[in-house]
Amino acid sequence: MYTQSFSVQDAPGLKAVDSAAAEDPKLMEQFQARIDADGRIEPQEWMPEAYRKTLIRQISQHAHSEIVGMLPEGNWILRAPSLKRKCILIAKVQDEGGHGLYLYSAAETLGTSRAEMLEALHSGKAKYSSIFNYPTLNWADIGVIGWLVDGAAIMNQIPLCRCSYGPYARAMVRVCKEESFHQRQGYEALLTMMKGSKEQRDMVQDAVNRWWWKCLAMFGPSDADSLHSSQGMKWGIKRISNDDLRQKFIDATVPQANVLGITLPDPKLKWNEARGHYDHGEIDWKEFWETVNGNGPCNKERLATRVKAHKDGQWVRDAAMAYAKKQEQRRMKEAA
Ligand code: FAQ
Repeated sequence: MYTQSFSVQDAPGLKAVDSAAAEDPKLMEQFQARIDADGRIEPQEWMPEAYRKTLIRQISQHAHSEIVGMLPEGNWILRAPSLKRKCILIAKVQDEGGHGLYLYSAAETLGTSRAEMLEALHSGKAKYSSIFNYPTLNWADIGVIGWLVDGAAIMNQIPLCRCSYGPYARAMVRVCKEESFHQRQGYEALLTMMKGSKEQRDMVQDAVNRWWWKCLAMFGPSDADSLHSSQGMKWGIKRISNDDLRQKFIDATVPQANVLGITLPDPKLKWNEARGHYDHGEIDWKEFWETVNGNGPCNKERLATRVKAHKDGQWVRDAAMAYAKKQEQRRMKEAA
């Protein structure tokens, strides 16, 4: 699996991290003091090797999630119910591709290459969000992905705008702005369906029933079982814990579900006056880990589609490289 121990080589041309310096307690102390004072770390600056690897792990997983996340929605572009919905969906899927590109670029500043990251994804070594391994059975699923999946993604990503690593934090500001449009278009599509026929309302309820628990699992394992949380918080990568973000998401979503007129599929969901939060039931963690480890309903299909798309796009990359080379040769000739 793609973990802290994943060996990341420095790309040629990038300043290698001095492993002796990486262990220098004085540098470590200065680094931590900078983070504690809410400072940003930039690519050219010294950072502990483990911080760099943690960021590569998280940012590349995030980038993979964006581009794999294009697939379930992409499947519905040809089946969107109107021209308006088709245009919105095309723009959304394109935005997700753009998010992947910002994130791969942010990860590249840490000394890995896009080719290495994609190889890790395509060979099944790298993780991406569990949520994209479930099928989209009908049009209401697309609305629910916007409302709940993008909604959960925003909840998780807003604190990342304050991440200690500058390029990741800056990429997140733009991503969050776009995700907020995605969330609203999904909610609006569902509101429209809820004003329609009984069949349409049933479709929305059915889609919510199937996606609710999977969305709650997007925030990762419970704090007690989260491997990377405490170090991630110390380094200012994570600002809010998995469970606290999940709770914030539930608290924000229940009133939206009420406005929509659907029921969330959790009999234990109940406002707790003393806590000032909704109490809720337990996620099926066994099912979550099965999916994370490659055995969810659509893992194999998603990966195969992604690998095929990459292979089919080889001629585009070749053409772009040939064009760049030609331009470079022309510039050299003119400069000579
Ligand atoms: N799925 O110790 P923790 C989106 C893994 S973007 C799969 O808690 P950490 C936009 C975790 O990687 C959605 N794996 O880990 C969109 C680790 O494995 P490792 C993606 C998961 O990093 C919308 C292990 O479990 N967002 O949806 C999941 O501190 C619509 C232990 O977990 C991001 O990636 C999971 N749900 O916290 C696109 C946001 N949860 O590496 C298209 C950035 C945990 O040891 C359409 N990432 N794991 O092998 C994060 O905030 C964090 O990485 C967490 C996990 C919160 C996901």
